[in-house]
Amino acid sequence: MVTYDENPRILNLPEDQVLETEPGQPFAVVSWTEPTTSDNSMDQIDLTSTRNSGDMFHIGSTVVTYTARDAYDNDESASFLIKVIDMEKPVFNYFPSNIKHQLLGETYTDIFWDEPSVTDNSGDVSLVSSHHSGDWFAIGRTIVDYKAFDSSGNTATKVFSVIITDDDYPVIHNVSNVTVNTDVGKSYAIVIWTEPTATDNYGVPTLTSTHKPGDRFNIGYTEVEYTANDISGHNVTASVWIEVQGLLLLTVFIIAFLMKTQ
Ligand SMILES: [Ca+2]
Ligand SMILES: [Ca+2]
Ligand SMILES: [Ca+2]
Repeated sequence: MVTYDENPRILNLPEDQVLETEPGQPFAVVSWTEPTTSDNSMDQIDLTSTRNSGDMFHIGSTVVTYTARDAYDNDESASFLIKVIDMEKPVFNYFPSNIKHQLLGETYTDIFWDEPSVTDNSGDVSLVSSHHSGDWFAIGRTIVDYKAFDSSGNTATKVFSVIITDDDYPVIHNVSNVTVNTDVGKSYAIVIWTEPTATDNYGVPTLTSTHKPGDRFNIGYTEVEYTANDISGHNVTASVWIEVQGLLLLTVFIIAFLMKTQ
């Protein structure tokens, strides 16, 4: 005697599977061995499934369910899991080359480049960068860093350099010579003058000199040399000549001489 209301059974259900995507694709083709069935009846068992062996499975998890049904509409279901993971990094199809720019008659410059183009097998990619086209760059070498991410956390990084050089020399302004008389009763003069100034295309250059206002200068000519240095190591010099005239002293000598010879 047969009890017809017994549910069929599903045997040899595939194990859960974890697979990587096909190269360059957002899916994996997954195969498995079909489960088998048994039932108390000798009739044909109808076995259906939500997905078939050999199907494409996209990145993520998919539940595959098999249902066995006997001729008396008794059924039984069983499921397994297919997980497709994306281990492929995004790919840069275009990336900018290093950029060199020479500052000549410019105080600064904005640097422009074409954005990299990046793709990922998942079709989902985002790009972040340390700088943007059109940014201002300081003198020297700056590394511009691009990172591409897919939604599975795979990253690709690429860099290029922006190299800014300065070819402009600093300029020294307001250079004028000074003529003074000796201080009263002295053979020298304490000399005060307006110092030159220096400018550069980039930043404020340092300005040094061999003498300072308030220094003591003897009769005659003394060269005061000013040197301006810019941040790039270019330097220029300019001279302020200090002339100390010993007129008073000379006059005293002449008078003394005349009185002596009378
Ligand atoms: Ca049955
Ligand atoms: Ca990927
Ligand atoms: Ca300069």
